[in-house]
Amino acid sequence: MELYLGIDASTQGVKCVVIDLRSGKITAESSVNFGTDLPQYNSPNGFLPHPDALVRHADPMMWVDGLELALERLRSTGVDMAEIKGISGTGQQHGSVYLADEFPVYTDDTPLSSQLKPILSRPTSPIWMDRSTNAVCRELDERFGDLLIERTGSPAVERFTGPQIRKFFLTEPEAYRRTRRIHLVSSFMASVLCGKDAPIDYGDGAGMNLLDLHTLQWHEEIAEFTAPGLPEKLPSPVSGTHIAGGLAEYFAKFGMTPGTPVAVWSGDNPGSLVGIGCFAPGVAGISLGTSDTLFAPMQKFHTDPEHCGHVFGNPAGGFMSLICFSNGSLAREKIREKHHLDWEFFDETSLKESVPGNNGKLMLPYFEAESTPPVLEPKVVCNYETATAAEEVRAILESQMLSMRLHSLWLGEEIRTLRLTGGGSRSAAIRQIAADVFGAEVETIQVTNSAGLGSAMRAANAVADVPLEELAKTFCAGTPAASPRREYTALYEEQLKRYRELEQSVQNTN
Ligand code: XUL
Repeated sequence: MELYLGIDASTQGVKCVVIDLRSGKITAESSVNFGTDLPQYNSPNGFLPHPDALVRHADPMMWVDGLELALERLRSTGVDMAEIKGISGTGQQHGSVYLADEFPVYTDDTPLSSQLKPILSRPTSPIWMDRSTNAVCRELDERFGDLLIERTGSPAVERFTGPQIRKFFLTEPEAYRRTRRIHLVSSFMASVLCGKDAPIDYGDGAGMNLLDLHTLQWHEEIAEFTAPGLPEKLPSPVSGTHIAGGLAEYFAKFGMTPGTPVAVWSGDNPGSLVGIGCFAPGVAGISLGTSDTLFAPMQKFHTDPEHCGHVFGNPAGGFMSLICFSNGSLAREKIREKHHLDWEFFDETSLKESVPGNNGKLMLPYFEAESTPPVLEPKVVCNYETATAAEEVRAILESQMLSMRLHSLWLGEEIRTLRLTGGGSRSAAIRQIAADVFGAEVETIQVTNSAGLGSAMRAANAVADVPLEELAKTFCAGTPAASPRREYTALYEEQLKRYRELEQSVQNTN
């Protein structure tokens, strides 16, 4: 046995994946859902209720409790925890954790959350769904203009960490001053495992509006403007193969070996890129989760002229593109709930009872504020007055896919193969619509949790130096899941135009 553990700390829960390099198999998995397993945190969808819909915070101690429970559940699968040779992980991107003090020496008799809570300088963490920083973003744009995009790969973005930190500095200067360290979710969770501050990898660090992608250092001027003294409060940026530290003694209670190397964690999207084996040109990944994301390795650094897409560090080296659609599975759920549909209807019947192209019926499903295109106020816009349940399901699924196609055109590369991951990739309907809308072959991989799998692969790469491409051949070979039906190509080209017009009409009224 040669076991490596990957942990994904996502918006809605914590998941573990263990791979065995000897057998070439995924040997154990576990998961925790914050809503159902940790109801005491009052965060059924991973964030706390707030009167202002633009504010989305979570209690970072919920993530720590989720980690402990996921490890306990992993142990109860019977996997030999002591045999784990390396660990890495991913976190939901952009969220930040604020610490006043150093990590304490853990004691065995109390949960980690009660030992860590006292070191927070800010009791809750803004997460990627927070959109309350619009004014700060305009200030950053005004101050730095195109420089921000050229150096950090993105314009000022509401959910990105830099604007969130500036808002904290402006609104709570005293708490900011007391803050010794500001972590991303990923670097915080790695720190919890090591019992000391862990660095930030280039993949996740690029989602902060602070990392200079050309020097791979924090951009001093941008960081100082964001908040005085910020560079000293940030962990150092490092490559994805960096070992953050050894596993703290505390984790022996789960049967793990103290001192086991913990490779630096990354963001869930860079982790998924690895976990779906997305290395070749022409192959892109789509992760269908709380948010839907489209990503691909980037051959040459270039940015989105429409300012929706981003450039992040690729854990396999170089860069990757990332386009985030905030209204992912929660929006699909809203339609399912509205018509009281079971999964089977949503996934099969709806497609049989409607036609490709949906007779032109489209929906902009902004149940939450949207990142791509930027829409701050939730609003749902349909270009029809009446629709059957089946048509409405098709309207959301086709529109979401058309949006992904439209907003990925700037990548400038033909997408020949799409690898789908995340909960939504289980849906045959979504897979076929993806194939038809993109005119691309659609493949799935063995697990739906590609971020966790990618983390386990990154752990093996960083600790045992096994090349990622080799690991991908073993653990994430694609399974053909849908082919494009050429008879619908022209129809979807038409729909793409119609979709673009609908989106623009809403943008103009924003
Ligand atoms: C990416 C983004 C989301 C989060 C959620 O920019 O905001 O995909 O990483 O997982």
